[in-house]
Amino acid sequence: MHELVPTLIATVFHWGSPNGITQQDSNVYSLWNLTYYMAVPLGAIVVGLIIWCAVRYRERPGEERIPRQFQYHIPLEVIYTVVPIAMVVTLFVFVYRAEDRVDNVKANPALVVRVDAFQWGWRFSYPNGYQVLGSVATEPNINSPNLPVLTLPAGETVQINLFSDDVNHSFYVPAFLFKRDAIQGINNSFDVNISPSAAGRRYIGECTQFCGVYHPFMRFWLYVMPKAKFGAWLASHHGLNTSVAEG
Ligand SMILES: [Cu+2]
Repeated sequence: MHELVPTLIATVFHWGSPNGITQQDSNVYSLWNLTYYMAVPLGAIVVGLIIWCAVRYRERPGEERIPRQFQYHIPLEVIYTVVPIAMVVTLFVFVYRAEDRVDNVKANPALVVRVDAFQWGWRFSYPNGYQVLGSVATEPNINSPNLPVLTLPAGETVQINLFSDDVNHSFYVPAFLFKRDAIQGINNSFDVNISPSAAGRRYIGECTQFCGVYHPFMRFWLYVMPKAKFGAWLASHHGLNTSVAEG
C-alpha cells in the first residue's frame, strides 16, 4: 500500500517513470519525456481524426450508397511520410546523445565496486577486499528481507564493474532509471553519481534477465550512505559477509 501512492504520483506526473536518484538518469528521463511529448499529440491527432471521420462520414438511414472515392492526394502523402521520418530522426539523435552520456565512464572514479551476478545471487566486492555475498536460500521467498546489500556513497562517482559467473543476468535498480546486462566473459562498466538527497535510504535492485528457476528471487538492496560516513564504514568492514540483512 505504501508503494501505491508514489506509483500513482509517478504515473500522473512523470508518464510512469520512477524518480531517478543519479546524475546520469536525467539523460534517460529527458528522453522518456521527449518520447511522450511527441507521442501524445500524435496519438491525439490520429485518434481524433479516426473518431471525427467515423462520426462525420457515417452512413445515415436511407443513405445506402458508395461514397465518393478519393485517391492520390500528393501533399497529404508527402506530409505523412515526412513527419514520421522527422520524428524518428529526432528520436534517434536524442537517443544517441543520451546513450553517449550514460555510457561515459570516468577515468578516475572515487570508488570502484565489482558486482558479480550468478545463479542465483549477487557478490559485491570493494577495493579493500570486503565482499558481500547473497545467494538464494533453499526456500526462496520473493518478500525475503534477507537480501544482499550493495552499500554505495552519495555525491561522488562510483564505477560498477559488472560480471557474470555463469549465464546472462542483468543489473537493474529502478531508481537509477538504468539497467545493464551481466554477460559471462565481458566486463560491463558504468558510472553512477548518486544524489546526496538519496543518502540514508534504500532502494530495491533486481536481475532482469531470465536466468533460471530462481531468477525472480535474485534481488538486492541498494543502500545509499552519506559520503562523509562511507570511508569509515568501509574501513571497518573486512572479509566475506554472508549475513546479508545489514543496511
Ligand atoms: Cu539473474
